[in-house]
Amino acid sequence: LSEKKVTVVFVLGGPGSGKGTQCANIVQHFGFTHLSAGDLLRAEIKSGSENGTMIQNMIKDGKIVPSEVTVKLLQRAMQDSSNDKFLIDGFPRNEENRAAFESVTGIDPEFVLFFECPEEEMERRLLSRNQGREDDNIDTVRKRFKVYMESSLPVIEYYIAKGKVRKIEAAKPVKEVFEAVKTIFTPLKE
Ligand code: UP5
Ligand code: MG
Repeated sequence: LSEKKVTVVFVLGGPGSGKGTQCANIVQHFGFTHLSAGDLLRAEIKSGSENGTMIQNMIKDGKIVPSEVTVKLLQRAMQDSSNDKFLIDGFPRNEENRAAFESVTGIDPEFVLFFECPEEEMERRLLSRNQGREDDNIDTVRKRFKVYMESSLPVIEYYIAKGKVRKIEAAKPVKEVFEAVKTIFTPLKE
């Protein structure tokens, strides 16, 4: 990875704020590769890896999986890709994640795309998603919100202080949110 110069955008925001939905649109229009940390962890569970049970239990409890596991999955996905532009969705979720990614990969994100959304709206979306995610039940959703407030928001504050956060109002229809996203990515094309 060190010989390859890569562009990384971290896509952050609360559970159900629309990170995955908007990343799919960004991939279509701007040629990024989408790496959802949550999707990589869920694939790891399915693959029957030795960490699978631990990961599954942590996700069910809304807890943050140890950085070494997640960073390894992200790093492998970037190495295996022929692309050099990545959206890293749902990571880093705490200070430990942030520091581990930086020290292991040496990558500093280009910017952080931050989806801001009221909790009531996120809760509504998660509880009506119906895609069989084991963490989309009211008990786990509450735990996810608590972990987000306590551990993930400080990471966003860290990047705000560095002038790297591009904030999007995410409680609007998908198309309107994407219009705002576009204005941020369009200058990168030049
Ligand atoms: N929807 C989307 N946009 C909408 C809009 N504008 N208007 C109306 N509806 C909209 O969207 C959620 C739902 O809302 C969908 O039904 C969508 O159609 C609708 P989605 O785009 O999926 O939102 P997203 O922000 O991606 O929500 P997600 O649930 O994936 O967010 P989380 O951050 O909670 O989930 P993630 O998969 O990243 O992580 C899950 C768990 O994995 C974590 O809780 C944690 O336990 C673990 N994890 C780690 O430990 N470490 C990591 O680094 C990452 C994850
Ligand atoms: Mg998602």
